[in-house]
Amino acid sequence: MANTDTAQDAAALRAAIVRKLTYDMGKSRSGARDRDWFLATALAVRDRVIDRWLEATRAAYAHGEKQVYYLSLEFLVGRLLRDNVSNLGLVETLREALAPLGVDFDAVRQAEPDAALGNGGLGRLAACFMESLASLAIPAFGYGIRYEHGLFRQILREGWQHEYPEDWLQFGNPWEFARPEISHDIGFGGSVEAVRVSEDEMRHVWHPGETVQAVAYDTPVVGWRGEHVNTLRLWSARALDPLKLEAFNFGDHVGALADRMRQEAISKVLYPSDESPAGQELRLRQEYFFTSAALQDLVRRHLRVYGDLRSLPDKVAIQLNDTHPAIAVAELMRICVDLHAIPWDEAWAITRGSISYTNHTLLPEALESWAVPLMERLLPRHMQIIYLINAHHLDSVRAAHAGDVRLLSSVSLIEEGHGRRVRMGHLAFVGSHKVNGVSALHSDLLKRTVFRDFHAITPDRITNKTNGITFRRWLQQSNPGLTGLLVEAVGPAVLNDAARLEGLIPLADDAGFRDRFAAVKRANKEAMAALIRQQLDLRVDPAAMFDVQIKRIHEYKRQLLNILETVALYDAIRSQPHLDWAPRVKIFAGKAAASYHRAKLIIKLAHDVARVVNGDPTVRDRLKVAFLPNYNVSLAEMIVPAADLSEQISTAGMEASGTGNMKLGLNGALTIGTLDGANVEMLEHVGADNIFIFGLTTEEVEARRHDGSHGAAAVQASPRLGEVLEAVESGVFSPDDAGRYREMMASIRGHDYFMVGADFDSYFEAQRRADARWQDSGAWWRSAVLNTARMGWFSSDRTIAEYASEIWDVPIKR
Ligand code: 26W
Repeated sequence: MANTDTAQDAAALRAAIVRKLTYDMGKSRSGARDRDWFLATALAVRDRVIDRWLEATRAAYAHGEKQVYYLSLEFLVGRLLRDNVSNLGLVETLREALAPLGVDFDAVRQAEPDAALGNGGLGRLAACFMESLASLAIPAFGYGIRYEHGLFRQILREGWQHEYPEDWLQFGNPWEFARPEISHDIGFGGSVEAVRVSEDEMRHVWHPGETVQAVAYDTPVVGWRGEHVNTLRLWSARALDPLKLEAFNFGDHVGALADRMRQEAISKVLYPSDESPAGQELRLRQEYFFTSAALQDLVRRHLRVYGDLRSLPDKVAIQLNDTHPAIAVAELMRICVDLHAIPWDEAWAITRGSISYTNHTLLPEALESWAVPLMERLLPRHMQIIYLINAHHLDSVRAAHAGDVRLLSSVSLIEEGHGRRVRMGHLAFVGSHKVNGVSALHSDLLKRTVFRDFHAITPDRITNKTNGITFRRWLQQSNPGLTGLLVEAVGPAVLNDAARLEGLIPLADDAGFRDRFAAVKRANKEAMAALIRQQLDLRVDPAAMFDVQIKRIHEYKRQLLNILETVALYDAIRSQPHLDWAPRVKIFAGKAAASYHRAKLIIKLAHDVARVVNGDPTVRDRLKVAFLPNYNVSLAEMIVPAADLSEQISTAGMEASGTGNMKLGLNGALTIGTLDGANVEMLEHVGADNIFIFGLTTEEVEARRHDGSHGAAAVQASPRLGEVLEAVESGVFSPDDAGRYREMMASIRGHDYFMVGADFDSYFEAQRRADARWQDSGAWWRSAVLNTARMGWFSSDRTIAEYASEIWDVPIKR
């Protein structure tokens, strides 16, 4: 029974919801659908945030606190209702408020569209960071773009991916506040005028050829227990008032309107390119658009409070999420030098003192660079400033390393050669006081590969900040069953402090506790099985091991390795059906970039294999394959609590960190993985007995790649792999098009860049270790409990605390 306080509050909340429905939405209770109840509920919940939001914002200035600004082209937020309600401690109250109205909280919750303003790990990390910043009560703004259309919807037809536009704002967004009065002018193109202001001083005036307005939309970000609330400020592009433009007066009405459309296109759609730069002009416009808006906004705020830009590094920390906002370095210099007449060297100290940069990838194709002619046309003054920064930078390198021509061209901001280009990673590096990677291995590799020469010149610049995830969303909200058990086992303080999870360690040896842990997992798997049945019309046995690989589809993430192992297992079960096989359901989900043909072919292969395996009565419940469509944050929240085995099998050296690995481990899945990204640190935390590590190390991959015939050698060495490749390339799984996979299989026999062949046997063997553990259920659940118990360190609260003390120099009060 609920206590009277809750009952009273539930009644008040119910009345507020009905008021919103009636007077803000003009709907009657009888006609209201789930979506209407969602909007009304969100508006009522939002009201409970505002006072604390305004207070937190006011307090930050009143106390002269340092502000963190997190600049990111992506915020993969997902749904917010449960997040906000849970952080406000209102879950039970809201259930009680809705029940007498005949409305189910879960149905309402699922009526919320999933805000997919990001591609994958980088965008989701930004969203977790925003939540942890608020929970740690660090005053912070997130700055990004309010895309009208987020990441495409994935529709699978006969296993082929089709992309459809996503329309999350269709029915309005109750969380945001439009701020039409908060806007900044963003210039593009035009010319630069040099004006002599004195004997030895020039001022540069940029006359943009066109100007677009960035308009603010604010979303409150509620921290744990609702104690602190920050702001996610997303910018929308608005064409300038036509009365201020000449074109309309010259009679070119249609042309002028077309121009306006082009300008407003800046915030229309998220680029769906994961790991390979789009390279188009619109993308560069997006990057400059939101970066300039963010800097103008924070500079204006700073000047209003402190009156002088020289104190910026003391009061502001600007974090660049990858190089997408790297133009910030030139923009802040322009603001200081051109607009505030600050001498160059002082401006440089302000810029470098304020900015820091996080690198998220080593993949050469993902390192951003922009053609100099494009930069000159779109951002002529920034191009001049970049040349100047480069000149100063190269002078100082030359001073310390005279005559080293190779070094100079290697650290230059400009790449010479087939068309000159600006290297955005280099620009971000020189303009930052700290540069960080996102796992220990990745940060090490940064020092040894992409930033090797930079690291030699500035050995204190690169640091590591291993990624983390917010436990509020990825444990407390998505897995209430497990959360309840944890609170019972180690006490409610675990909700505030992830380190308390360690209290579980002794319980791993308690058979009674393990049973309860397994029962929670079982219930989550039953819900998952129901979803699989509903989505795919496929029945799976919740008693089988749920083996999960959920992430963007990319060759380096090696879904192909997993599928080929599935084929090998299928073959093994068929040839020895009398053996006692550990039953498995292989669950896949993920999107391929629209133009990434190989990734789409991998999705198709998963479907072709699924059709054959799922339709074969000899394997029965011992093997099933399910590919769930349209992977997004909400689907992840369903799958993660139901996973037994977590596939983290990237080619060593290629996954910067991974964060799905942490979410799955936290929820009690055992990892099968390579020594890549944060898997290395997960191994250290959970212990070698509780994780299945396999495959080549980064160094071994490196060495093999030099050997041109390693693909053929791997196939030679593994009869099992040979059989799998023959089956796939001969059309066993694609009778309608026998040659469909010939080329993809040939690449494994050939140079096999991603080492699928080289790691195959080792992976197969690790999978059999997992089978053996599964069949010893006491041992399995012991490991599962220990995974949850030892994952506390991977909380994004820990990550943010490290950024705060080692990069931003901001105190933590909570
Ligand atoms: C310009 C095209 C583009 C777009 C996105 C290039 C690169 C990206 C990102 C860097 C891709 C990304 O999401 N990287 C992932 O970042 C996560 C958070 O740090 C890591 O956990 C993943 O390992 C990394 O792949």
